[in-house]
Amino acid sequence: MEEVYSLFATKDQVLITIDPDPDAIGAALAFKRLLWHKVQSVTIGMIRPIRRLNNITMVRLLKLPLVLLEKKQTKQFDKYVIVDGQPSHNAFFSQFSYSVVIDHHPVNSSVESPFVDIRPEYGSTSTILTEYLKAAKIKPSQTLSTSLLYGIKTDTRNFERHTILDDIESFRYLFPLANHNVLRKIEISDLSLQDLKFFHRAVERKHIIKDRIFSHLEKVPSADILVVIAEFFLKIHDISWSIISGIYENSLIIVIRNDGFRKDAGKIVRQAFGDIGCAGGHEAMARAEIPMDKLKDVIQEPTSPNIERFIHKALFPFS
Ligand SMILES: [Mn+2]
Repeated sequence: MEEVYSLFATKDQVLITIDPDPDAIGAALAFKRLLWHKVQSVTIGMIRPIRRLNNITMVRLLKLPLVLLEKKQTKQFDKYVIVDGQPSHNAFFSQFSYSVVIDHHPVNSSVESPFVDIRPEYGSTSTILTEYLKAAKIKPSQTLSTSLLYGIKTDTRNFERHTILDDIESFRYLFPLANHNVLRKIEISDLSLQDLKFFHRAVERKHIIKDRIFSHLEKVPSADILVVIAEFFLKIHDISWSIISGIYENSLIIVIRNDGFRKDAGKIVRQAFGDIGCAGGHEAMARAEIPMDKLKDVIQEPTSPNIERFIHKALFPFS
């Protein structure tokens, strides 16, 4: 902390640049807190708008002070900081000369800065910044704790991937300080009002064969909505397979979820669609993408009922 503080002067106007995912946002807020009363101002600048609805919800509910940077940055700052990223990660970042770089991504090109702390073994940069706050003897506010906790949770996918003990220790420290009602609302906020009509369509057009539910949604605005609906239908207790399809950018997309017990969704989509499109996945989740002109080779008339029949027969030829 002494080394960090020695790089800043009280007259400094500081810019922290981030690619705004939850980990970067949490880490940037923590760094801003570290500099509180130490410098004249700290701006957290995003290099792109936030797209994920969960993250938009977080910024709105917690009233986070984030600023969208313009491609041609006119305002000059005295010092630049980057968290959860490195200058070489994109052209926007690389235009600045950074005093501080704190990150957990692997180092792929040398980083030149007076203060570099890159720990690729860490699950999140929010973990690293939680340790900085502890070192500075700063107890994070509820808003900051909630942001850091969400940063750790998203980057480690709730500790399902690259997690070390330090991530769990920071999580344990932040847990009683965070607002869990807000956190829950953030975590479930992945739908927009427009998505509801696809739920409506999916429910109307569903059909069930044994423990499998199928629904073909025709044209969809993104493949993500197919994933959300496939996961939603798997909530039905006696459904073991959820197979949701739609047409996106001139391809038929098929999203599959199952209960994960003695099933291999990845294998069956590769067998069913591997020769006409791109297909793959794991035991419990899989996906296939078939260009419409390839589809016309196997279905003469690609109407919705024909597409559904084709999907069912290709996936489950013996029933
Ligand atoms: Mn990260």
